[in-house]
Amino acid sequence: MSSERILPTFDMRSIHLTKDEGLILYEDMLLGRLFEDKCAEMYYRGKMFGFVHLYNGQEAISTGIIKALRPSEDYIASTYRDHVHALSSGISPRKIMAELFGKETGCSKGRGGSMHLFSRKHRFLGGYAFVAEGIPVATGAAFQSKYRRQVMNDNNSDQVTACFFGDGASNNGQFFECLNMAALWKLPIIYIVENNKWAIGMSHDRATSQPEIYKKAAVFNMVGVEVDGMDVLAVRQVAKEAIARARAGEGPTLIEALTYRFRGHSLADPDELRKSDEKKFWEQKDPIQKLSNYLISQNIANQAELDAIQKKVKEVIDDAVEFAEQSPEPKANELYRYVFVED
Ligand SMILES: Cc1ncc(C[n+]2csc(CCOP(=O)(O)OP(=O)(O)O)c2C)c(N)n1
Ligand SMILES: [Mg+2]
Repeated sequence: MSSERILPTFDMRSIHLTKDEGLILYEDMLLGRLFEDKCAEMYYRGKMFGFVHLYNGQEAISTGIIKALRPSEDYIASTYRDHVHALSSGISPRKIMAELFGKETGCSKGRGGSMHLFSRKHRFLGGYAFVAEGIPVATGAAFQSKYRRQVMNDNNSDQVTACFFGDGASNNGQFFECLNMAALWKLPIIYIVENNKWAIGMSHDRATSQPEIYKKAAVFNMVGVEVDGMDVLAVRQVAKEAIARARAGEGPTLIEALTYRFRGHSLADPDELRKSDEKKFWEQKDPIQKLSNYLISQNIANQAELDAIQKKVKEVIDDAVEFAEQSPEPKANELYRYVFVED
């Protein structure tokens, strides 16, 4: 058995969760999981092209952070593993699936594909193919919120930016430069490292002199926290604290969420490098199972209610596939359209 980093314990007694809140979290995570499973099916059927990176196993992070933000007001920056962040942000499954199919009705008009989901309306600043590329963009978004408020005296400009990236990205120079500036200027941003232990086939522990990423916040005078990324309630709790800190003008937070991806790096990855005992260790920590056990054991919801949500989610995904199938391709003579913004 490979030695696994002990996940920080989270005191469930500190949680106050209404039925509505619990079911929203459950539905969002389940939508993420089943959407990704459908993507795998569609990819192998030849409906999608290029690299497709799935998020299975990491759902508690997307849901726990994004559902604690103000929808379509706060900013979100993702990575190439972006489908589920986009779903949690409220972009319709139809538009995401259509984008993955390369169709004109996709959220990036079919020009982006899996790694380049975007929605201005949802303040979803994008998927990014380059590792760590979203970090400076997100830092810029947080800067403009602060600038509008402090220099232009716009008191409504209290938006928070959530910036997601991986353990591998945290060894990139942009991480260090941006954290320095964000702390210096007390920007309203939360940096979320989804530490899934691997960067393609490179083990995080092999590539990183200090594998406990949250500790790097301290050198910038920034708050750094580690959280069990397989527990949506724990993630939601640290997200709420970080968001409140950012909105109050008290500056950024670095959240390291310990997690695992249940599939290979991309759908082209045979996933032969990770040991089966490591995979089993993490599969037992399935975040969706964990939340459903909690909801039932606390009498917040019953199995029939959860089953009804699953049925609804499956219908939504089937409808998204149908929509993507029926949608038109972009016109060849409009290849260069949308390179620059149109009024
Ligand atoms: C700047 C840059 N270098 C290398 C790559 C190739 N690459 C794609 S994904 C990846 C691993 C990144 O791992 P991590 O940040 O941990 O994210 P995860 O895939 O685990 O979500 C690498 C090296 C890239 N896309 N961009
Ligand atoms: Mg990783």
